[in-house]
Amino acid sequence: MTSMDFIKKEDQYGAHNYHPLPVVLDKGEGIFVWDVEGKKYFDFLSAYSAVNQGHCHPKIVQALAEQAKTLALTSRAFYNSSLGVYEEYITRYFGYDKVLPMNTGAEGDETALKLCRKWAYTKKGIPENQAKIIVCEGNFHGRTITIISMSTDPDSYKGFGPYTPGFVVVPYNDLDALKKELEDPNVAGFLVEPIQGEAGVYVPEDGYLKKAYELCKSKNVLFIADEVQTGLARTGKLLACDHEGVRPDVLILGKALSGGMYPVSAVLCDNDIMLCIKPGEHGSTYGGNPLAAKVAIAALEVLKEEKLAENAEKLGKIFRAEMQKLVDKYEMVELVRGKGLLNAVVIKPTNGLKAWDVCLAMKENGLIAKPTHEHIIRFAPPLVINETQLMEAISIISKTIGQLSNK
Ligand code: IF1
Repeated sequence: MTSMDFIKKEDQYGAHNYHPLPVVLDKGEGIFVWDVEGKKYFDFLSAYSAVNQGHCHPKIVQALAEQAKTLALTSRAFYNSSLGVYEEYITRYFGYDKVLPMNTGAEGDETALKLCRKWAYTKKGIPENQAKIIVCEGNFHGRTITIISMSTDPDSYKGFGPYTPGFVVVPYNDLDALKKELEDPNVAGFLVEPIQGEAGVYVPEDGYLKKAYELCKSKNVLFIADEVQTGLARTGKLLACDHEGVRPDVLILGKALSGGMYPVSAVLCDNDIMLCIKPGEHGSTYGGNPLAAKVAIAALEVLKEEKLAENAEKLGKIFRAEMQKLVDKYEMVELVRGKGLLNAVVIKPTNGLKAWDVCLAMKENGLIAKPTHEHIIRFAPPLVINETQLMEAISIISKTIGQLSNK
């Protein structure tokens, strides 16, 4: 079967809830993927930062394979010999009392929302059903009904009402707006992405996270960091909050927590918050299963053993410096922004060509990435990329822009 055959099959039998780039991936290894015709590409999306450790990392594959042959799923109706070991490992790794294990990022966010509300009623003393959670314009936290109820993007929420109440929206990177909303005594939490990924890799001004955290603490409001996309070394530190020395009251992880091998998410916080949820009040069939536990341990070990945060910090600076040369040279390249190896380039429509056309042309030249919104291309390779490979990828981006600019 050819790529077109696979595309037609997905079109006929699959929901049309995505508009993928027309490439059919068949194999992945490290920073590279191959399509069904055997063409090789640099992967510059990393499954939206789920493959930070590189495709099919041998250590993570081995952990998956060994556990899969031993015990995959028990449910939480019983204890198992992997979960406690993982819980000890990840809570010590990030410095929290406890973890609540889930599967997807959205489940992680939903879990954090439930913890925040429960803490509001049982610890802060907010009247039942009156808790409010502040979120930011441009947020992306997943696709469930409650999460899209917080969204300001019509593509995320339109047509899916009625919506879950209890959310207040403030502009991102606006401390005055946050301070004003924090005056409401019924505010229980502030949920924020340290860098807004989907919105277009919006990096807030230096000090924003620290000051936001301090404002929340001054009003006994939980600072909840969604590090599903920015965490796990992606921005050049273990967590994006580490750039400002902020320790979130509630930390949400996902995606690269399994290195792209298996859906694993986690919510970490200390006992005074975590123990507000009692036995039988929350969970999921697969949450904390032995396979997820062993895969997550391996994925976290890889981050440290291979110094992926340091690599992201170093190569991210090179990437942005090289992209800035394109900004200076081509009208089509408006700006570059990001932190570590989470970067975005804003494309100025030229010759009738948009970010999508740039991605199509880069694909022809051997690099795959995808626009977020109409004019922004996110560039997020696996963090195992080395400098030589990065320069080769940059030459593909540069060549492509040159080709399109001279049309
Ligand atoms: C899609 C976007 C990125 C996330 C943050 C929670 C979640 C995500 C900060 C939910 C998920 C994914 C979802 C995926 C594409 C991708 C995405 F374009 F949708 F917005 F990365 F920016 N918090 N992001 O980024 O995690 O439930 O998906 O495991 O829905 O197309 P999930």
